[in-house]
Amino acid sequence: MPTNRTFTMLKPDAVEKGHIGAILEKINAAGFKIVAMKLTQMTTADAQAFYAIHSERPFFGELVSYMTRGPIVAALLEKDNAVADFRTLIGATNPDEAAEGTIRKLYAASIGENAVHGSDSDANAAIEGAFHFSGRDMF
Ligand code: IDP
Ligand code: MG
Repeated sequence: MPTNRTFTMLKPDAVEKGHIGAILEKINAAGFKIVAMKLTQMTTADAQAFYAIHSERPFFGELVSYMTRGPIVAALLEKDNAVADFRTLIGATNPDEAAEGTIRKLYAASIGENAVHGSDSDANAAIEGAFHFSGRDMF
C-alpha cells in the first residue's frame, strides 16, 4: 500500500449513535479520498489480533468487548501525509484532551469509547488495511 494512505474504523459507538454520515463528511471535508470502505463486525479473535499490541494493558478486555459489540465502518483513506493529518483530524485518544473541532471532541464519549480509529504509522496503516480488505477491494 502506498505511504499516502491511512486506515480508519468508525467504532461501534459512532455507528450506534448514527454518526457515520457526519464523520464521513468531516473526513471528506479534510481532503481525504476514500479508497476502500465497508460496514462489518469484528469477531473477538479479530479484535484481539487487531489490538494485540495492547494485550497486556488493563483495558484490553474492555477494548475487545467494545470493538466487537456491533458493526463498524472500516475504510482506507488517501491524502498527502495521511497518517499524521488523520491523527490531527481525530484528536487525542481521550476526548477531554482532544482539540476543539476534532472528530473525537465532537463524537467520542470517553477514552475507551472514542468513536474512531486512526493508524499510527505508514507500516501499521498497511497492516491494518490488509487486515480488513483484500486487494480487489482497495482502489
Ligand atoms: P489511539 O486509538 O488514539 O491510537 P491507543 O493508545 O492506541 O489510542 O489505544 C487504542 C484504543 O484503546 C483507544 O482508541 C481506546 O479505544 C482504547 N483505550 C486506550 N486507552 C484506554 C484506557 O485508558 N481505558 C480504556 N480504553 C482505552
Ligand atoms: Mg493506537
